[in-house]
Amino acid sequence: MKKSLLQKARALYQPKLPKGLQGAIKVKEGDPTQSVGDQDEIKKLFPNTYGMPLIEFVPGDKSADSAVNVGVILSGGQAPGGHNVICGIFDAVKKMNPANKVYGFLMGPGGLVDHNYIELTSEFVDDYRNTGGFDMIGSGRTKLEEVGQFEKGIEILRELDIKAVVIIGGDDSNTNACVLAEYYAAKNYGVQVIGCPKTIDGDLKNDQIETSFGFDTATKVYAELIGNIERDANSARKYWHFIKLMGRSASHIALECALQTQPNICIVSEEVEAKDMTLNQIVEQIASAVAQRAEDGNNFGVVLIPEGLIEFIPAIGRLIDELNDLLAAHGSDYKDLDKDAQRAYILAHLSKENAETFATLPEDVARQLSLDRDPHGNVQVSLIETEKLLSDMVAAKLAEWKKEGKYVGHFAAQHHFFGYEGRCAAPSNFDADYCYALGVSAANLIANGKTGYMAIVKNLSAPTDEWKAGGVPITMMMNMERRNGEMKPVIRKALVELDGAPFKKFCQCREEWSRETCFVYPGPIQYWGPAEVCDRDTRTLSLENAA
Ligand code: FBP
Repeated sequence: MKKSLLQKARALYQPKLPKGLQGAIKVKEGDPTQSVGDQDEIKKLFPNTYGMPLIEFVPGDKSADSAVNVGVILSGGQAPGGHNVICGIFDAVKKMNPANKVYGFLMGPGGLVDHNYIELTSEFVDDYRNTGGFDMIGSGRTKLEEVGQFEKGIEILRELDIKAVVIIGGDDSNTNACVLAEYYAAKNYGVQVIGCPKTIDGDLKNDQIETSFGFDTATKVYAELIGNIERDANSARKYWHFIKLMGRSASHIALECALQTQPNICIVSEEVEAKDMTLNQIVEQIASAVAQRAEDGNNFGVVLIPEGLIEFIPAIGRLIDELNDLLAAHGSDYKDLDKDAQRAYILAHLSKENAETFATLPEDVARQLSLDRDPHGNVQVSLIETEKLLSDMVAAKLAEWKKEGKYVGHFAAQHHFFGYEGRCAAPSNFDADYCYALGVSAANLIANGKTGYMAIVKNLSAPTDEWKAGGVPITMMMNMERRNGEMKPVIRKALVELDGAPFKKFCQCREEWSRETCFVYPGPIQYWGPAEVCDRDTRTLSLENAA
């Protein structure tokens, strides 16, 4: 691999560890835990992994010396820092016993099922320290949920004498990690399964997980790009920029970027849902801001749009729910029909209200909602051009208002989608440290015989020394939800809370940001330099932790 100058210099960075993970480690166990909802059902489904205590690692007097081979899997979308989780696991496991081996299953959970793996050597791992991406072993979205897959998995785990598997993934992947842990525990297979909280979306968080890794770096990258666009907009003063931001469901990314860059408008999907807003109301809200700024001679601005918005518009959300059921029950009847026949089939099978909503959507959006799902059953919102949809509708609304004499400006739009640009960036100091600590925690959960746990690190707004590492039973974060037409145990997704500190902060400022030009230009991530620039956490995390 030919390395960039930054990569070479960055390879020398030694991630900082919390005190509890620096030397010999002792386990402090908390009280037994309960799931966040549907306790009876979750307990019944996970008899071997339910109710376990929270774990904290504190300085101890005896170093772990476990003999254990470990398998690691990167699952789902890339998030900056994944390589450092693996480095943390590798260093900790080798420190326990240099004869221990770490294997990487290739291209996601499918690597375990299909027996595709490599052994990670020290030389190989060194090439990936503090780098972005998941290219060390690749990632994939294969859903681990069938007994056949678990049984294929155990064959290779036995062959390689692997006693523990770490699945680095988001809410769905960690749900599957828990199901796998329960299955192997029930069968007494002697294989532990540990999860790690990954996703740039920031929606894998709760009382135990302050943030998922990758959110910090990805939002800093997007905020840099948004700031650059704001400055361009303010220089040329002739375009409105409509920027869609990744984040499949929750609007954490859009909200964080808004707090960092102070755009004119940021739509928050969760608010749209709570206020039962229609697409037309959202369009009017944006068009009004455009018209007001035009009155002041400002025919430019920046609008942030979370990519999950479409699913949160209540009428469209109801349509998607019915489409999910239709897809589960009759998808095979219409999936191979031509476009027109498909549309006709769907319209004929939907309820009247949902058929009406479906009929009003542009063809490509309707098609995306009715057909393509990822392996976890999610609508592939990254493929829907919401930014274009909204700006076209805003242009039409402004043209109407112009005729009525209500708008006197000039409207020209530019469109952007920031998502993939941020997922493989070189991890910020925060993510480099956080991920390495998560890896070391995962290794210590393994050394202490734990299974069905997720590695966690808390107190993240404090200096790294004071971070608290440990583990949370995955069942503690679960409840029952309807997925693909069936009730399933899943980790509850964390959406933006409208009474939470980050959203409240945004509400205090948004009126001023909408009319005035209050842009902030954060600039690129800094890896060396003043700590207040290099080591700062996200606004979301610091506002939440200060609340
Ligand atoms: P994870 O939930 O797996 O971390 O993925 C997050 C994400 O980046 C979403 O923000 C986005 O909607 C999706 O992945 C895109 O998926 P893909 O990489 O398959 O196009």
